Amino acid sequence: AIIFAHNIAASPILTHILPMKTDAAPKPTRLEDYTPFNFDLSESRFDFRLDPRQTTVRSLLSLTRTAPGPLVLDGENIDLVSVEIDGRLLKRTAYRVTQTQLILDDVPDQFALNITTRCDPSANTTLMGLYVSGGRFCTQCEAEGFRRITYYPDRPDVMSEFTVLIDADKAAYPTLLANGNMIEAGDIDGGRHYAIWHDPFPKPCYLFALVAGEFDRLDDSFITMNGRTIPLEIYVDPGDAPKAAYAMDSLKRSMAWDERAFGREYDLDRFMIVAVRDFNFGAMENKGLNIFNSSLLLADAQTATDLNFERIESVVAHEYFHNWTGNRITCRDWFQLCLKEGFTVFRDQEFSADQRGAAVQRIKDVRALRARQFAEDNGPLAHPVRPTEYLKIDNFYTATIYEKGAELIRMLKTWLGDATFRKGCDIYFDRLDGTAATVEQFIACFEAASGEDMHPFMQWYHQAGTPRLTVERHQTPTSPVISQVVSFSQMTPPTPGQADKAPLMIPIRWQAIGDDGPLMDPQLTVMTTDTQTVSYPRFDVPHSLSIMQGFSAPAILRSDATTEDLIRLMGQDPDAFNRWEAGQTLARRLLVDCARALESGTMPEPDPALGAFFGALGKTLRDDSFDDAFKALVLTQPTGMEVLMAAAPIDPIAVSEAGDWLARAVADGLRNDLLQTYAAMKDSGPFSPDAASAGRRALKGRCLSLLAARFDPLAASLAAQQLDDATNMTDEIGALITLSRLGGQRVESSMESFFEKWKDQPLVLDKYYSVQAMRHHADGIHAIIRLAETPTYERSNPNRVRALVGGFAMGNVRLFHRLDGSGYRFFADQVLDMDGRNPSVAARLLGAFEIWRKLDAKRQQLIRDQLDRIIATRPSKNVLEIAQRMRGA
Ligand code: 0A1
Ligand code: ZN
Repeated sequence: AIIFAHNIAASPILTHILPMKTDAAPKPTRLEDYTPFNFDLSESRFDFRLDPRQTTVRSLLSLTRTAPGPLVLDGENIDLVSVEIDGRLLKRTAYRVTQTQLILDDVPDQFALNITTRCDPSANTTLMGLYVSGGRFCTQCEAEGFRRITYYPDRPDVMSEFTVLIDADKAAYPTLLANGNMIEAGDIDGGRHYAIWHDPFPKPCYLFALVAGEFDRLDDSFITMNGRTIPLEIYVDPGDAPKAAYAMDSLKRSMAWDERAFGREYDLDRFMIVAVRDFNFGAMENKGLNIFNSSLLLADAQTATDLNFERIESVVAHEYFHNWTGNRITCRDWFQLCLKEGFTVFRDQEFSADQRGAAVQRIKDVRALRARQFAEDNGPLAHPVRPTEYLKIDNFYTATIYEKGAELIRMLKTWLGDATFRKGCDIYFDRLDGTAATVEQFIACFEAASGEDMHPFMQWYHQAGTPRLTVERHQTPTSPVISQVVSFSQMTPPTPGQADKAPLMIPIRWQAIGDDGPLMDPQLTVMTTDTQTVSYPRFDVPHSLSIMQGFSAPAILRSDATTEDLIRLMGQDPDAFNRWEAGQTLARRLLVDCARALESGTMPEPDPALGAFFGALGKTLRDDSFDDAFKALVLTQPTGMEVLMAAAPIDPIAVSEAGDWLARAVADGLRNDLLQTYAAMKDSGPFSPDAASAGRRALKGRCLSLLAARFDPLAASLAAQQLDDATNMTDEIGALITLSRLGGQRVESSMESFFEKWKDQPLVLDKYYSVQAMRHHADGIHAIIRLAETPTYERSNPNRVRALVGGFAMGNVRLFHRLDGSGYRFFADQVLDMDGRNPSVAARLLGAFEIWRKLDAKRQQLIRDQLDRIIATRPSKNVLEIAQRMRGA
């Protein structure tokens, strides 16, 4: 066993920290400045003496020099107690301490370094490093949280074998967890106990985790492809264990899938997940000890919606898949973040597609990509999938790095084909296992697998912005021998700091479709230049082109398809994604026209396309060959964000009203179908979270909400009935939202009863706050301010704040965008309030302003004023970076 020193002397804390120039503009970190660390750190041992107010951490690092220079360790917000080299206490003059570093100028080439530090987890509101959530200790180290625990080379390319001793009060913290395998545990004097954990896989410190507290545990196990039995443990708040059942089931399915789809087996002897309520993001892939925001782990029929179940399944998979794409192979530096994130998102999307249906999954993923990533890529925060500089890396956990990063992997697969793609992955896992890698090394594996020159593909990693792909069909003379011609041209608009764009390699999957179905096999055209022309055989029947099937590239398509083409594709396209997309394209055109008309104060002319559009929607709704989830998506409009982007600059309220107008028109056109479908979906039997059952509920919910959009006389009673009868949260909250849209007497009392019923369930209370945040309160912003003052509103809990403030900014168009500026002001106040506690969450919230350039001039001015006000308060580096980039300063 490893023996740790337990005699940490109560020596005075050294506070002689060098002053920091506070007025200097913060210096960005640049990719081009990358240099390897100048020491090898084969083993790291840590001894944690846990105390909520004063935790002592003693580290023992074995260092071997690999290049000249001082030893520089990172550290923030910690008190240094002592430094020893090979057991000898160093004099205070032997090292320098700044706000962010511990520097030892003169050290041997090989030595053991002991550092003792102290920190105050109970005062840590940033939720980075070691903190206390609900009386339990937990950690969050990605990206740069470990430096808030102890002085250490806090960079992903320093990989070390960790041994961790935790010593804590036994009664208050009966469970003590860290990465890897537990090798020893026992009692110590004074009512304390300890556990020693060892992780045999060298890892960077961002994958370190420690958890201590009182938990309930859900147990299960998984037998790997090589017959190893892995105990699986999920740790939750006392009483919550039954709510972890779906996560456990998702975990086992993920483990089996990764073996099947990628040949990846789990490596440690046990796998643990812990749920915590105060968490900055969604979840974290710490080696062998994933930590989850409880909102992405806990679910049962009564308290969680189908969307919650769906997200739990995909996030559990995501974090588990990181064990290979992220942990076994990690990133050389944080610029390579997409190497683990893009690839892992791609893997979780493929898993979900396999579990829930490929077409429906693809549609949902693309909807999310368009709403979030396209907004980012076409706004002031646009950045490449592999950025070249940052102020705070936490600001780069973005839709671009995650979701666009995943699209790049998908394009690789489309381009190379399934077998070659898999071969490239195998080469990657084999060649780079145990290393901290770069995007170039990743791509080289696919070069090795395919023999292709992958150089042109790299442009996708360097260049920000969404390419526009224009498609034109050319008239050709009527001769049976001459083929028809279609031309593609691409253009990427400038983004901040990148004025000139080069052509990208764009895989375009396409097919000609007639009235009885496809007229040819799907084609794959890989575009590498600005324009490209291809020909196809002449068909002497009316036909349309289905372009970018399966959404084969993250591009904005500008097609010359007519309404007739789109209606044909809605009925005949064998590619389910494009069948859905045809309806979306039509709806987008109608919405943009309507929004513009409303903005200029006119009512939209009745569009001649509407009749055919309703006809096609109705046909889909009545067709039993489609699953319910697909039908629900066909009945879902493009997001307001998509319309805003297509119509910008525009009054956002006109966009929202256009949405109401189209929903009303569709509901008028399809009233009987909607009522019948609603009735048919109503009795879905006992709750099951599976995809088919969720699809029924989704379709039922769509029908109800469309009926409510036309203020159908039946809508209110159906919703009220549904609320009373609901046996699951999907139906319950769906009915509540519908009632809140309809307005009237019943709303306040329904809200009140919902609150009373659920006020002891934090995750449901979050839902309550977000529904309230999105309502059209008669007294405007005052209602939102009152909500923020209710006793159950917890301003230091990120989930609660995201529910109210995020829900308000992203989901309450009418109040947020009020022309008196009250919505923007309230929002900026909340961001600043959060910034005082938790800069990383504050900066992410502030992202809601990224659309400001797409708005009308008056609102642009109002938001500009708020951004300037935020900058003038000298906020955190996180908020400053986002506000300045947004402002375009
Ligand atoms: N690697 C995690 C994302 C993550 C990043 C930072 C966090 O804390 C500030 C938490 C999670 C993932 O992709 O799931
Ligand atoms: Zn991830």
